[in-house]
Amino acid sequence: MDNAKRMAAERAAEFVRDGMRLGLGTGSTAAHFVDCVGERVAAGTKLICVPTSEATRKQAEKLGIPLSTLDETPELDLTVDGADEFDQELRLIKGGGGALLREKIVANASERMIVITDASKSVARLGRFPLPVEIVPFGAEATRRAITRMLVDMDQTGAIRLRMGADGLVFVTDGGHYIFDCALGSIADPDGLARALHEIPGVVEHGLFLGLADAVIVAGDAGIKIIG
Ligand code: ABF
Repeated sequence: MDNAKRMAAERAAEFVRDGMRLGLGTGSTAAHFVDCVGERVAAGTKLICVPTSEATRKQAEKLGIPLSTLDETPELDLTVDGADEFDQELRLIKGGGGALLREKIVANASERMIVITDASKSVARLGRFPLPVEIVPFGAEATRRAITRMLVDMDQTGAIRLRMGADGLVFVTDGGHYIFDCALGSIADPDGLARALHEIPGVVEHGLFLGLADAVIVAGDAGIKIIG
């Protein structure tokens, strides 16, 4: 599996051109891409990169990758990032790594977004992976109940769990928020669900990435496939 992730990352690195402004994704697959970018920088390629998480920022710093922020570089040429699930219409579920808010902001600020992943993430319909929903800590239980009511109205039932960290405490995102993982099983109307989530006070963002990915690079036993 890790070899597949590395293969997908190396294929994405072929799209990197001298002088590009890059968004650097988060997760184990994206970490391979950051390694590839580090190799390109070491070989003299001039790049400016915006990380999507503190973890990616630390990795990039160690590799000597020139970093910027979205405030300094609000328009990016290309973002390369992982995903937890993708369908054939290039719709994604992301956020298993807890970085969905910055990932979505960076992807939206990019001319192109390329997703790097492996065949195990491919689904006919989104929802097998629990949908992450990022919320402000204030009134979390009230927000959870509001999300539950909305899901019942959309005939989308499933457990909503507050994400816990490895330390046994509530997981807190780089932005200081909490995450609910919604085990929906299958999402009938991703666009409708995305809209309904944004109408709930307290919801900051969610892991449905719709209309953001321009291509998905899928590595599997049969090699590399590019969708889109
Ligand atoms: C990140 O990549 C997250 O949004 C997503 O959860 C993760 C996938 O991780 P991995 O590449 O380790 O499977 O963008």
